[in-house]
Amino acid sequence: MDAIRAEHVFTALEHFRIELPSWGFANTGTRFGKYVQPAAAGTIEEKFSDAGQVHLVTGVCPTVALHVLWDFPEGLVSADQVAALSSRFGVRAGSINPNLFEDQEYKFGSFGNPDQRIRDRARRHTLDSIEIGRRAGSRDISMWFADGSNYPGSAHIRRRRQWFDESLKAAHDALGADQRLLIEYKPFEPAFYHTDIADWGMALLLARAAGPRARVLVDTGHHYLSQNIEQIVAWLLMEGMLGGFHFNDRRYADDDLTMGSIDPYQVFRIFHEILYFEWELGQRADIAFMIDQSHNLKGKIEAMIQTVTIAQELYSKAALVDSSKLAAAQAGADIIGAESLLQDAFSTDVRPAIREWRAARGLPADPMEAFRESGYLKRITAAREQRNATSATSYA
Ligand code: RM4
Ligand code: MN
Ligand code: MN
Repeated sequence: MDAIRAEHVFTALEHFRIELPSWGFANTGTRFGKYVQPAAAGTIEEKFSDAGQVHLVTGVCPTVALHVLWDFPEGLVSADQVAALSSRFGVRAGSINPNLFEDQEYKFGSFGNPDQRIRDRARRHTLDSIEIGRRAGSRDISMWFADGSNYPGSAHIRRRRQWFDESLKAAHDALGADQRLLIEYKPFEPAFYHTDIADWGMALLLARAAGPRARVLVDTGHHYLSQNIEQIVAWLLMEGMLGGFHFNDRRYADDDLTMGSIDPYQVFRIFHEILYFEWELGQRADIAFMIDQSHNLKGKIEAMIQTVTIAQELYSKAALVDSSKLAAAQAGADIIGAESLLQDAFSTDVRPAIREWRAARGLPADPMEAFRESGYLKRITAAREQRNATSATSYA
């Protein structure tokens, strides 16, 4: 790769950051069960410790997304311990995810529940989560709802939307000046007939109604097969409404596989639309890149390192698309010329330039190798395996 292109890669890597999910270090499974991993994290402390290792070897993951129910079981009280964990493990609290789907009360929904008391409870939990976010020094409150229904006629679709509007507005009103409300959509699962926030348009309308600091969150696994996700991204960027991503790959539904494992060109195209937009704008868009994966069989920490490495590669490749040439090719209806600019960038081997960038930053050239040599996995396996063999936990 010539020096100019290597420079593009370096510039891209300088500002590329991606957030790790705390639940990605814990034991997870499918609805059919769970195979327990001896080294999986079981406490918020262990999750911070594991995330700290990923950041240590990659240098680009300074924050950890937290799920309130799984990470703050005592609510607000446990929020204060996060500052101590941050200084101990070198990673800060990232987005805060209220949990409005696991308690029995939410059987028929949270913000969309026909029972006012349950809606109030969900609202209180959200306000607590906002306060946790404030205390933990994190910016984004990330809302995903399992709300929906399984059989035609069983839910009042419009009324539920009004309830969502009300509660999201109330949540927005409680935000601190620096906080944002991210609204995630998903077409189906766990509800299989209708989902209250099923797609980006619904999330966009709700976010607009909630207030100026609400944005849409795109989880790449939350689309119908073959949907054009990069177009959704491009449109949300134009609207100034793209708040962030949950990255994962999928083949069938919300599979939560390693980012780029099934369709790396899809991720590349998403990054390309963002970088192309930023090139036209002349400034960076404020978008939170987050990982939302569930590795049931792969080693948790290694899977996360693999993801971060792939993310850097795909982002670097996207940064190699020559935007001015692309604009000219598009304007001149040069279809093959335009497409080739993307294809050439995608097929460039950016790994040598990334290794150079890492070395220049004092980071290990090969993060996976560095982790494997560190002995960390052996240590935590010894410390956790007995507990993990006997403890049955919830989803994460
Ligand atoms: C959902 C969604 C949320 C995640 C939960 C665990 O499908 O992706 O973002 O927090 O799973
Ligand atoms: Mn998600
Ligand atoms: Mn999901």
